[in-house]
Amino acid sequence: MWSRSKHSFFSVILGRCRINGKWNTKLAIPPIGKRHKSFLSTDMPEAANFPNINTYEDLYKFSIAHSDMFWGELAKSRLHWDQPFTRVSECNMHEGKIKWFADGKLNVSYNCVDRHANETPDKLALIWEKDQPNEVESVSYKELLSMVCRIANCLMAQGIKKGDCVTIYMPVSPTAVATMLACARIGAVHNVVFAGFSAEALAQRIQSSSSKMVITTDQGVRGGKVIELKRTVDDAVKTCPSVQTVLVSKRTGANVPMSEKDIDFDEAIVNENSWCEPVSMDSEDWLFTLYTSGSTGKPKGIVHSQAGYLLYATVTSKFVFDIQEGDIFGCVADIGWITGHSYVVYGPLSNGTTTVLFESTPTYPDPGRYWDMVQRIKLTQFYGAPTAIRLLLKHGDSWVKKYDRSSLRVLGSVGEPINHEAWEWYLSVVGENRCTVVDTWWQTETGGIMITPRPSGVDDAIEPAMPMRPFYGIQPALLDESKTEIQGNSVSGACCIKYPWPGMARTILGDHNRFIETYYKPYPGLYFSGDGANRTADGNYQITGRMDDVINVSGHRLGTAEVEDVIDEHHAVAESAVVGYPHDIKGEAPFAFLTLKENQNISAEDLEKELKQMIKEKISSFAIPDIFIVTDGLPKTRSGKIMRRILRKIAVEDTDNLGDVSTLADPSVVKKLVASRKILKT
Ligand code: 7RM
Repeated sequence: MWSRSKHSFFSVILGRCRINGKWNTKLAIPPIGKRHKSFLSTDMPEAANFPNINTYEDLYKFSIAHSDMFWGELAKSRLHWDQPFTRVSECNMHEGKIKWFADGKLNVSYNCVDRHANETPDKLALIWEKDQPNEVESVSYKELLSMVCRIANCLMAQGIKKGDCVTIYMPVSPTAVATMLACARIGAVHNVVFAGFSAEALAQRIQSSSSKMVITTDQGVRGGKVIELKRTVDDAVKTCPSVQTVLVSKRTGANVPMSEKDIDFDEAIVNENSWCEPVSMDSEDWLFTLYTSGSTGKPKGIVHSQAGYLLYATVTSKFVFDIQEGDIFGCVADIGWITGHSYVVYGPLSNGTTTVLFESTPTYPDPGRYWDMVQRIKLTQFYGAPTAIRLLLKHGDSWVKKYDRSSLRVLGSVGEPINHEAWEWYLSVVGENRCTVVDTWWQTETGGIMITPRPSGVDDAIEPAMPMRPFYGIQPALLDESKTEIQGNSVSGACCIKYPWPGMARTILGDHNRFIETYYKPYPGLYFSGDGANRTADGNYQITGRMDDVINVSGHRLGTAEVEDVIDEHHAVAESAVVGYPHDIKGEAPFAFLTLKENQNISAEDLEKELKQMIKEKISSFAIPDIFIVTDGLPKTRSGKIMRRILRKIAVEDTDNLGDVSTLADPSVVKKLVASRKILKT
């Protein structure tokens, strides 16, 4: 039987329980970290410039009602401007025309590096946790400045000018971070491609961004395995006529063949001058493009601006994670994702924080890796993905408890809905019921965190497994099928944002029409995220997943994530993914794929019986999947998102038509799933 006792155990610890399948949150006792105390006067002195602000609630309301004054004040005090702005926001969401601080000028690399190198030259900017544990390298702000300048001079020497696009295909490393900042210093637009994508995927992103230059390393190392990055670049650039130069830095020192276009990056930068004047950029000049998948096969090059993006990354980092002087901020995302851009690089550095660059994987050399790093480096914040948390949960508590985590104050989660079991484990096992756990909802397109339990009032409880509250200046709206805003609580709909915010994307590279069609046409005048959300009885937001993950079973609207959440609570289950598939009678029926924890001896029959019972009890019998498939692995993107699009096709046996599976972390899981589906049929 699934463990009821475990459930009541948590209920005691957290003082909450489930009634009629819904979490009763009224009783929740807030897990408050050591800090997150009253911040208004100390952490946000700007609040003194706004009238009648005494509480978090006052400040949030002010930020909505007087958005320009709020952001204008923060932009002045939190960023260094070469030329002050006089105008704050000028946006037309119907046309996807977005401008913030348009007549101001600044330089992003100056803000992230120089101002701290001047004030605290020896403070560590970067701590590089290399793939092999104990191989740590640190870079001070002063050293980072000289690296950035040398690289900037090298790029200019190679003909890169303001507005040119540079593709970066490198492992997480100080050189990669300094290269991003060097682009920002001279006004080049960077396009970081995750150094795990195939040659074809890389070529597509180089071509679509018309990059003049590609920067890579000889090889990469991840989880003890060598990755042939230079070879992949060689394959990719064959079909990329726009590329004039390939800069190759050493990671392993392997002997890789060099052709005419290739230049030894390390050698080139040693010979460059260690000072490069930062270029004053217009606020609305482009800082970077980053490709993200859409509903079609063609990835979208999301474009972010200079000032608005930087301000939003700066302010969200500071207040969501309660960054304080002396903190060591650990976001384990790769720089190839937006989380790496905003919370490994730009946000922490703009705040003058020490940021950790994590090159490895959660289980290398063993499942204690993260916590070993926390103990050694004394991280104060840890920001990771639910997929990794679930994976580690599966390996058991001892890997966590072996290490001292007392330095940690805030634990963040991002990328997917976090299920209750994983959230509880994160709080109680990793965070020893002492840390603040923040489930943060946002997107590549939003530039930074949008919905998050913190910042908020001192005594405000954090509800399990939901991002809860909009950040300052963010006003979510839920829309129904007739495109009308749904008022009140205990409702669900399409998750939109009502007003512009500084970090929002400016366009899709080369396709402004698609930008408008995707984000601004579906609900005119609003930004549409593509996700569905619930607003609970208490007015808190809970993301249900992509809108296409909402299914309709016999007229009941059901988020597949709701079913997954129940399945994941079964003691034998490691992970699950539920999709809808067409059903003659019900319209749609849920179809469940799941993986088991190690060493489970439960028969498939018993497991199914128990799961059905749980779903019936916790949601309703209409939510019981018609089919359960137990498998070794689920198809996931390299950033850990389960690709339900593929599972949907497997469910309906449309397997000749699976689309591009090359972006999967492990494409071989697909074959196994297709086979399991076939067996089921016969
Ligand atoms: C930061 C990032 C965006 C999509 C988004 C959601 C999902 C992200 C959460 C989440 C539920 C969360 N950017 N998502 N965070 N769903 N709770 N806390 O992930 O562009 O790569 O993905 O990810 O569906 O639309 S992203």
